[in-house]
Formats: sequence, structure tokens, C-alpha cells
Amino acid sequence: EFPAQLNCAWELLDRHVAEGRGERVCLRAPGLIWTYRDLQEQADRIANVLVHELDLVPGNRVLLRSANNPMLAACWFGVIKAGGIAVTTMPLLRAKELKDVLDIAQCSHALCDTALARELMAAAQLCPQLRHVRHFNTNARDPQGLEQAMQRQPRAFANVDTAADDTCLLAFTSGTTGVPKATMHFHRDLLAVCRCWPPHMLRAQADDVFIGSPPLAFTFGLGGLLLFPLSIGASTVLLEKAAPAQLLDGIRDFGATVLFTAPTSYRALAAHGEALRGTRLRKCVSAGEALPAATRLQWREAAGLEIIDGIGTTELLHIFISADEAHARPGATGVVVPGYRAEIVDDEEQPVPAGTVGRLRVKGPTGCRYLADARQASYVRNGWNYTGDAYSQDADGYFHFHARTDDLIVSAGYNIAAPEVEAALLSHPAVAECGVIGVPDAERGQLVKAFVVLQPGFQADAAMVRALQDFVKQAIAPYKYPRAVAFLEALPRTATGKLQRFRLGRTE
Ligand code: 3SK
Repeated sequence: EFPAQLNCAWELLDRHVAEGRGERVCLRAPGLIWTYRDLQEQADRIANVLVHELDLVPGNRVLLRSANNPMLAACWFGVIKAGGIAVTTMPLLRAKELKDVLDIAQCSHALCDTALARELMAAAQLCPQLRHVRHFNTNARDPQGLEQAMQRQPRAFANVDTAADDTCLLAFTSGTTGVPKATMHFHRDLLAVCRCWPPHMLRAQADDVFIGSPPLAFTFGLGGLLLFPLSIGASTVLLEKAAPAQLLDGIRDFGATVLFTAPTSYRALAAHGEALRGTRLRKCVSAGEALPAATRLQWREAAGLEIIDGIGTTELLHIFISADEAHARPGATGVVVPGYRAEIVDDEEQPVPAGTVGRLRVKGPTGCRYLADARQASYVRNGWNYTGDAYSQDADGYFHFHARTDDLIVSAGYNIAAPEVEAALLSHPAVAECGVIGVPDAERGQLVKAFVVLQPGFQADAAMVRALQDFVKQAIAPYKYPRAVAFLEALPRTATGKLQRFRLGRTE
């Protein structure tokens, strides 16, 4: 489907300028508007700096470190135009984690927002392979600043003639276990994801304005806030801080129409139903963790909009099961995205009948390629990607999430999906957030234990424990109720917002 030689920056960015759309608004941020021509110029100058000042050759890995902002997008394109490999990192990473990324990816270059320089500089001391670091968003007098170097370079750059199968992105995943893995993605993968889920499930238009919270270092954010809007010539708002209050301001101030965020954020935003109803928002996408039916309902009532749910993985780059607004079913993630195949299989890798819970496996135009990691052999078997999720499929082809395969609690012979108990707890008015795990128990093998963050104004006491237990027993099969309940101020989450259940076990 793709020519043997291609650089994805052409289709995502340069094509719009070449075809007369250079003056369309491409990126927005507080106090800043860039057209497609502006972004192209910035990216071209960065590519020139990399090649002519910093000796970058195709295949070199360039670590990118920044909150979501236009310069990060320009750096991302600059690296890819120059034939480099963008190594995107979560802004919250500390020196130790950055050192792991620099080592695993063998980065020779780094482009870093000056606001986040400290931790990177500490990591750089320990990584001799890192030859060049440049900072951006520096003050105008810094001679080492990337912007100053850009001014010394020509305005145009001829993209390196890369192969469709050349790696252009290393995206890291720590999953829920905490041990980082780099996933390799080719130029053609970045275009393939733009042709699968967005036209079938999102159906955005060139006049849409995208906004959201996930960092561009998380492939959910990279797709939703950069690849997808640019692939259709739309515009995108990049917010450095996208907590619910800032997101709400952004939706209002920029007239955003398409929102990408996670269930936790939808729950917080739902509290501002009135403010949301006056906005231009028309499409709301949720991924990153399972969307509880209660959150879908809460959002429908608050914003008058249906959530487009989806599951993707960093390994497969973006969403492969989803349902648009018209086909959403509470409690189901959706159906397989055109272009992908998905099946539920048992432990012997045999497909199971409708309604039976098993392991989800997926194949399609994108797939897992870990960089030098033995875990490749268990993720990809016989051409199928085993995502580590326990799902069932109903007779209509809808996929229902049950748990991560390692989130299944086996208690007194019962299989209990932690997310199902969490969803039940979340529909109690006193519960703001919760996480459920199995803890060792002499009698039952494992015991269901809930860690609960209460809404303001509720009392964390024995009466509340009993109330929550009774509530869960009424909501789902009573054997699933949490026999132990602890109250926390906040839940441990990954930088992408995923609940880290393995850390809950250590909070005791
Ligand atoms: O974690 C997810 O669910 C996800 C969703 C969309 C794209 C990428 C990812 C990792």
C-alpha cells in the first residue's frame, strides 16, 4: 500500500504546503499560532541544525524531552525529516529513568525544553554516547540555544529519502510493571494508523480543532494531538499543562471540537457540565485505561456527548478496537478497527466461543517490534500480538474488557477482574478514584483489596468501609466484593496516567 521509499513528514506536513494549504492554522498554544508553513519552516531549520551543526546521520537516535508545545512538535518533525529516530520521553521522567532511555535507545543527540533541562543534564553525565544536547525555549541570548542555531540555518530542508520500513520513532512503554521497553515504529506505521482508526471511528474534518491531555511521548497523544489532526489538515492545540481546569479553559478559549483524554480526566471534567455545554466540543475520545460504564454515563449527562472509547497499545502504536458515538455500547470497548484483526483465545491459543473470557490477540498494519528485548517472543507469536488483556467478544462482535491478564484475582476459586470491582466502587458517590488488587490470603489464596480515594467531604472510617462493601455486593456478584478496604490520598499512576496496581501492593 505504501511506496518503498517514503518519509512520513511529507504526507503529514510538507504535502499541505505543497498543495496550497500552507496558510491554514496548524498548531495553537497559549499566545501562539503556527500555520502549516510556519511549522514546516521551524522543522526544516531544526533538520538543518541537526545535520549541519550536530553531525546527525540517518538512523541516529534523538531524545526529545518537553511538555506538549509547538517547539516539541517542530523538533519531532525536524528529526524525522533529517532521517533520525525520534525517542520521545515523558516530561515527568527523572534522571535515572532518562539514563535508562538514553542507554536502551543509544541516543547520540537530545533536544530538550530548557524548563526540563536539569534531570537530563544529570542523566547525560552518565551517558558518554550522548554527543550533542541542545535546549529550546531558552532566552534569546543563549548561544547554545536551539532557536539561535536555527537562525543560522537556511529556511528549507530536503527531507532525507528514507525507506517506508526505516524506523523513525522509538516509543517507550513501562506498562504496569515498571521495566522500560522501546517499541520501534517505521515511517509507514505512522501513516498506517492515520488511515485505520481516524477515518472509520473519529471522522474528524479539516476544520476541527483537536485538544487533549496525553503527552506526545505517549502514542495515544502523538496520534490524537499531532498525527491525526495533521494527516487531515486540521489544527491542534498543544497545552503544556492539561489538568482538567486547564483543559476546560483550553476547550473554551481555542474553540476545540475534538478532545483526547483519559477516563480520570472525563470524570473530573464532568463536574463542569454547565461550562462544557456552551463549547464547540463535538467528539470525545477516551483511551489509556478501561472506560467504566458509570463514567460514560456521567459524561453523557454532563456534556451531552457520547465518548468514543478505544484500546490501543504503544506496541501497536494506536487504537485497534473502538466504537464511534453511534455504535457505542456501555461496558464494551467496541469492535475491531478496519485494517486490524482481533481474536480471543485460550491458553492453548485456540479461539474461544462468544461470551468466553480469554486472551486478546491482534494483527494488522502495525505491530510490536521491541528493540533488543527478549519480551518480543512472548508479545508476538505466529504473527499475532498478545496485548496482555483479558477480553470476551459477544455475538455481535463487540469486545468487552475484563482485566489485564495479570489483573485477574483468583480468590477461593473465583476469577475476579480487578477493573470490574473498581467500576462498581466508582459508581458510589463517595468514591473519587480506586484501585483493586489481590493480596495473599491463607484461606482464599487471594483476597480482593480495594484502595480508595474519597471525594472531598466523606469520612474514611469503618462505616464507610461497610457502606462500600455493601454497595459492591449489590452492584456485582457478591463474591467479588472487596474484603479489605484501605483509604489513600492518591493512587500510584504511570506518567501516562495508567494505574500501577503492582505499586498498590506496596502501599501496605
Ligand atoms: O494505552 C492505550 O490504551 C493506548 C491507546 C491508544 C494509543 C496508544 C495507547 C498506548
